[in-house]
Amino acid sequence: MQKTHLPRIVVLISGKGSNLQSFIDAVQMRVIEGEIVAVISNNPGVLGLERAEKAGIPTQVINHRDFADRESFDAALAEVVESHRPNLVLLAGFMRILTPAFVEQFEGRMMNIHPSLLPNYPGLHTHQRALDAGDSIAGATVHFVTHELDGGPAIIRAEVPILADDDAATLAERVFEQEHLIYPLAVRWFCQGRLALINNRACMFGRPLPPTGHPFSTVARER
Ligand code: NHR
Ligand code: GAR
Repeated sequence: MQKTHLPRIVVLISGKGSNLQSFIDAVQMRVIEGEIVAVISNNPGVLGLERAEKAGIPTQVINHRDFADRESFDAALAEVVESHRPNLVLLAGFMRILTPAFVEQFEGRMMNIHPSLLPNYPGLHTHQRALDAGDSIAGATVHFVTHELDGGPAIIRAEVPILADDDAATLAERVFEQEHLIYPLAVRWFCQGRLALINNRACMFGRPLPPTGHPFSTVARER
């Protein structure tokens, strides 16, 4: 196997790393034809770092608390990320808003998963906000990261029902299951060269995807 020619993937995390685990598993199963070359966390001691170490992936902590401001944290982060020569940078539960300079440096090769049906509920506490609004569906969206927070072109999204007795935790759990299916799929497409950001649109085989991204469903279509 020509390991050195696989797309190089850097994953940025802040916490438990369940999306990271879905990439690790997908690489192992050859669903993602790429190599995770580094996992970087802004928080020390998180479960995601343990998951990476267990998989033999080099880890690094760049603690934002050690920096005077966002610009200097992002500059240090960018230097470390770039040192790994990534073809793709994945935000996986990464909780620090990135400066325009950082975003620009990695534009077209950086994705995020956001736990809402974008453009609804950018930012934090998405599940509670969907519940408070009385929504009947929730979900998650994978998107390219651009200067607009959670506003970059959507790649793929999955919907889940909101049930009468849901709280933020039970809803999050249902959304997680979908996150772990759609994010590796988006990464697979990118590594295959099928998916790209072109003129600020997410494109498959050069053709723009729908504005809300590829609709993902695990429910078999009725005949
Ligand atoms: N950066 C840019 N420029 N664009 C995006 O689309 C980004 C981003 C950085 C992270 C993830 C995003 C999400 O999916 C993401 C997308 C953190 C916050 C936030 O408010 C908001 C959105 C996202 C991630 N963070 C606080 C901050 O001051 C800190 C919160 C905390 O530490 O718990 O950075 O939801
Ligand atoms: C996921 O639900 C992800 O969509 C969300 O945080 C969780 C991270 O879980 N991302 C954000 O809210 C980004 N602000 P993980 O660490 O187990 O992958």
